[in-house]
Amino acid sequence: LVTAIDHVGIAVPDLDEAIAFQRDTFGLVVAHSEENAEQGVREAMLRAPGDETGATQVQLLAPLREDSTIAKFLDKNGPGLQQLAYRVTDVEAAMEALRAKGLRLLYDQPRRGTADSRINFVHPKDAGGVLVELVEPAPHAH
Ligand code: MC0
Repeated sequence: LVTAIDHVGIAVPDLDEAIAFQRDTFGLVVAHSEENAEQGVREAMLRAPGDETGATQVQLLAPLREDSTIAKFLDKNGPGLQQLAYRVTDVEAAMEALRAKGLRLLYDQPRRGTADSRINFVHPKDAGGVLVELVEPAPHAH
């Protein structure tokens, strides 16, 4: 089902400050950044330098709107780990397999994720208290 740990997502109040912290403290570099209006986020994907492809990335997620899921998470918990994302080759097949095990998926159909990936989420209450994202990368991505 899962081919890799795609990324871990950290909720942050200020994207630029968080990028600078990760760069100056740990040497991580921005591989990609974008706004995703549907998800209500400004986000950046960071990687370790020298690691060109395929490796697990760190995703920084800042809220675009006060009513977004990241704004709600920050209000409730403060900054910190928000999600664990597993890479899959076929997100619909993964959704079906997990539904068959009785897990709740948040969306009926996959939605658009980072860099035109196709994504869905498992409810954290059905995954050991962890918000698990399923990511099918866009065909050109890896
Ligand atoms: C909430 N809970 C979590 C959690 N968020 N547990 C672990 N990790 C999280 N991130 C727990 C709360 O503590 C609470 O437990 C219960 O779930 C209900 O929480 P709530 O505060 O009432 O929040 P809800 O239910 O309104 O929303 C939670 C839900 C939401 C997971 C449904 O955050 C959501 O739809 N997330 C999926 C979309 C998302 O996260 N988008 C931003 C990233 P207690 O025990 O207190 O009842 S965008 C992204 O990731 C894209 C761009 C990408 O990577 O491609």
